[in-house]
Amino acid sequence: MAAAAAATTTQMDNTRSLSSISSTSSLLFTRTNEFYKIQNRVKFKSPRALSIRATSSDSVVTLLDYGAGNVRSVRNAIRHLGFGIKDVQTPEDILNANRLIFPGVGAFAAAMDVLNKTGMAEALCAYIEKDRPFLGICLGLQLLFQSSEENGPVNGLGLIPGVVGRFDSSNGFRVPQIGWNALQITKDSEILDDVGDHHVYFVHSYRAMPSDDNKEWVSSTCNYGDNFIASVRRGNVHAVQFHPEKSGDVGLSVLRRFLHPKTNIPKVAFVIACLDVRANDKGDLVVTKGDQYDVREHTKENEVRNLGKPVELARQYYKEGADEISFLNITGFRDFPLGDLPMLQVLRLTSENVFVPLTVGGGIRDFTDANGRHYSSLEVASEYFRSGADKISIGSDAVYAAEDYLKTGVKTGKSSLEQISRVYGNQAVVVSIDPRRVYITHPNDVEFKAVRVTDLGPNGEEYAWYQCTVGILCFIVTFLFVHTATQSDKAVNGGREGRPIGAYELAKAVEDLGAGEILLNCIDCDGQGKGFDMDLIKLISDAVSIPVIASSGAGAVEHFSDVFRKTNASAALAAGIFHRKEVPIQSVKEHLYKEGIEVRI
Ligand code: 1PR
Repeated sequence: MAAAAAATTTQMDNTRSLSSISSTSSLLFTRTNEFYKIQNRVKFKSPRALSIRATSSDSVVTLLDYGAGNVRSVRNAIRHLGFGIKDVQTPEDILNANRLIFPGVGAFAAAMDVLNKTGMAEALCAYIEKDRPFLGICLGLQLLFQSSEENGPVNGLGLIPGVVGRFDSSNGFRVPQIGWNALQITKDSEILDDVGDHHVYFVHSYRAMPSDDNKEWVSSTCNYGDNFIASVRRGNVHAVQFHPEKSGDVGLSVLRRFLHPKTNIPKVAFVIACLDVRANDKGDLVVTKGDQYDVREHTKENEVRNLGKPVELARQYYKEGADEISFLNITGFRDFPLGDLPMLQVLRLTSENVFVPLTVGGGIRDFTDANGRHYSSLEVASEYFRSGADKISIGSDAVYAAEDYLKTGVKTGKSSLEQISRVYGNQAVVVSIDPRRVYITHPNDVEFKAVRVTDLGPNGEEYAWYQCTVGILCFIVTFLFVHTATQSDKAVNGGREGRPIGAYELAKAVEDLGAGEILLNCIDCDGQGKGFDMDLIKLISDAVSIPVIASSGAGAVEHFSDVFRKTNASAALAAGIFHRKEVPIQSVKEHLYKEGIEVRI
């Protein structure tokens, strides 16, 4: 038995979480000689066909309690630290967790039996392999290994090399180990920062042993007759053999560190200057800037706002210290970038004397021109790369690819995102997300991930989801095109169409499909100068493990330090304040430096 803490289990505890599961799946366990038998099979969807859907709220930790023991103390400790608990009821709940705790209790074989039969084993592996925040406790550590000798050999989840074996009692140590013991920390484990020489509480008969094969995982060991693995850590995945919920203040601090990880202030914060580029009504390529994506002046002529020349401004921002320049060809989706030779020329000229990364986006999709010549998105991207881009950014086409992927669960390999990242590498592919905030009264009002908003909606709504948008296409022959395009962007909503997918679902899907970075805009905040949408940026930067660029709304230097301190954004992008010379790039960097956030000088 791995967790003697389970000995205190009452039958009520055993069935508590099951009652919630059984309400939908008629799952019943009985306890017989340390084994839990499944009497009725659970009918979960195959995890392979799972779609990524919303869970409820943010300060909630997901708990995998498969009903085989007493996890009440873990629940109490989580609540004590100010977190709500969402119980896993389906494998999808695991995949959608923001932060998952697995306090394994009971016997190894019985636990694996449940995990395999419910499809949760596969979901757990997928979750952990994606480096999502995970904390396994006791058996929740052992199950990560290849196998266990407990009533076995029995296969485990197979994520960590090694066999879990029984303590050797021949050397006089009583088995199980029930009591307090000290850890030897072997590597930076983040959640063990406070533990030092303090003692923590163990209850177990079986343990995993450190070896060359698993040394990259082992974060601490402990001695009980022999040196066994007391904790493992890789990236966001943690597991401990001891019981933090029974280890006094030291244990609570371990849990606290897992629940409230240090905000990941990037090693060196990036400041990006963004140039939204398009042809004005005379056909000249200009840098423009919208208010909530409306780039036209509110004058009688209603002309496209012109804030300067793209190459000149890019050079100026480079000299002022921009760490990266982004060009967004904002009408590229409905126009065709390879027909937009001035944009390629802008890239060529800019790259001649701008020596920081250049990203270019707009219009990356398959296209057939008026003569019937077909261009693949890969050809479009290749042309951008040949002209001097280091990264390309895909907006609308990534939305369609993500929608298809979430519908079918199949990666076809044919989307622009997949094709370009396969050829040029993930690091060269940014996905630009252009969401709009949609207020709702309750998170369950929509099937998309919703957040509790910091500022209430116009009717006092406490929640919002972020609806993705795409550029509106015009299937019009070329000679009508300029006129039609002009009409369409004069239309409401900045000429953009809402799609049935949220920013959270999109971000997770495009990460799966091979995006290397996310450029996270927010239509509501664009050009408003009131600060980034922290609710949105936190939501997305916590959900994915690829870098997230915070964009839209910067109006003061403090907005940059805020976004780096309060979210996991890796970079911050601004446009209007730089174009209008309200806040120079240098001031942003000086401010970040003063705030203790490292920047490139
Ligand atoms: O859909 O692949 O062709 O890509 C089109 C690209 O053009 C997308 O990246 C999309 O974000 C961008 N885009 C489309 N329409 C507009 C528009 O403004 N009408 N610009 C547009 C988006 C948003 C930000 C802006 C920040 C910072 N621009 O990039 O720079 O909001 O602004 P701020 O600091 O002034 O608040 P596809």
